[in-house]
Amino acid sequence: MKEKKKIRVPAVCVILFCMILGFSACGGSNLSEEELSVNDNATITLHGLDDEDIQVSVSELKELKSVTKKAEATRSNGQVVSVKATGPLLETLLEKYGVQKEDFNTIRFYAGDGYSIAMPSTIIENDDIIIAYYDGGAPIGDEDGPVRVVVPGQRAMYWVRMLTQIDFESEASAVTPSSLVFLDAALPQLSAESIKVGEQDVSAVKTQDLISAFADIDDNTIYNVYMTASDGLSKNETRANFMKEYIRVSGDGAPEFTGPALPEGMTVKGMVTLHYGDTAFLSLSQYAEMEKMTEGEKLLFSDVIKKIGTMTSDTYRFIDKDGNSSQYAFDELSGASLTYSSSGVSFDPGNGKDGVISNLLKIEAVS
Ligand SMILES: Nc1nc2c(c(=O)[nH]1)N[C@H]1C(S)=C(S)[C@@H](COP(=O)(O)O)O[C@H]1N2
Ligand SMILES: [Mo]
Repeated sequence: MKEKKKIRVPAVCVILFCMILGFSACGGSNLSEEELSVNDNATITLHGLDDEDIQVSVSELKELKSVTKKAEATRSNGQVVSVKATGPLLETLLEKYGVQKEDFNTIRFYAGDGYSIAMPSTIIENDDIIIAYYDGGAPIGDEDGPVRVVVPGQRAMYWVRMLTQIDFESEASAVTPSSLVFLDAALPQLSAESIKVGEQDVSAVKTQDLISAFADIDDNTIYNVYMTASDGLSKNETRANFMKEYIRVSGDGAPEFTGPALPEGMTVKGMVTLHYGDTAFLSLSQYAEMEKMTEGEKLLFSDVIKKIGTMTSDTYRFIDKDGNSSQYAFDELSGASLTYSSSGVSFDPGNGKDGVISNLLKIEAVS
C-alpha cells in the first residue's frame, strides 16, 4: 500500500510536467532544434550585387543578427494580416556583401507563385525590411515561407510571401516625358479581346498593342514602367513583365493593368498614369475621379501637365485623333483646359480663343 502511494505522487508530477511542456509547445516558443531548422537548406537568390547571382540559405540568414517584431497590415479586402516576424533586416544582409540598401534605385522582390513587387525608395530608406524566417517563433509554413518579407507599418502588398529572389537595380528612375497620350482616346482605337481574369471574362487591350501604337516599342533603354492609380498607389514593373499583360478597358476601375496569369495583388485598378520611357499615358477619367470632379468639369492644362511629372516646354503641340495638330506657346496656355466626357477628351485654349479640339489624342512637347 505504502509503495503504491509513493509511485502515485511522481506520476501526478509527470502528468503536470507533460501538460506544461504541451502548453508551451502550443505557445510556439519551445520547438525542438529539428522543428526550427526544417527549412535551413532553402535558398533565396540575390541578383545585381555581383556579376554572378548569390544564393543565400535560410541557415545563413539565421547566422545574421536578427530582429523580432510584431506587425499588422490590412489587405485590400479589409482582412488583417498579423505576424511576429523574426529575421535579419535587409541592411544586415547587405552588410555581408559590402553594400547599402540606399545604393540601389529599385529593390524588387520575387516570389515562388509569380508575385513580385518593387519597393519604393521611400520605404527602402525609412522602413525596417525584415527578411523573416520565423513567424511567432516557428518556421513559416509552405504557403507563406520559408522566407517572407515583412515591412512593419507598410501595406501588406510589400509583405512578399514565398520569397525566392531579390533584384537590386540601379537603372535611372522615370524620365521627364516628351509626349502625353490620353488613354481615354487611345484605348478605344485598339482592338480589345475577351480574357479570363479569375472567374470573369473581361474586355482588355494588350499592353504591347498600346505601346506599339503610341510609344517606341523598340526602345531597349527602358527597363521599368511606372504606374499610378486613383487610390494613391504607385507601382513599377519591369518592361518585360509589363509587356506580357493587358489593360482592361471597360467596367468599374478601368483602365486596369491586369492579365489572366497576373497574381491579383499585382493588378493596378483605376490607373491614372503610365510612364513608358518618355511617353506618358494619362487616364483623364480616372484623374477627374481622383480629383472628385464631375463629368464635363474643366481640368486646367497646367495641372494636368504637372500630374504626369512636369512635361516642361516652351511650346506644345495638340494632336487630335485624325492627326490634325495645333501649336501653342506655354505663355499662351494659362487659361487652357481639358475636359473628359464619355465621348472623349476635349481641349479649350481658354480666354475666349478659337481652336477648341473635341477629340484630343495627345500633347507633345516641342523643343
Ligand atoms: N508570394 C506572394 N506574396 C504576396 C502576395 C502574393 O500574391 N504572393 N500578395 C500580397 C498582397 S497584395 C497582400 S494584401 C498580402 C496578403 O497577405 P496574406 O497572404 O498573408 O494574407 O500578401 C502579399 N504578398
Ligand atoms: Mo493586397
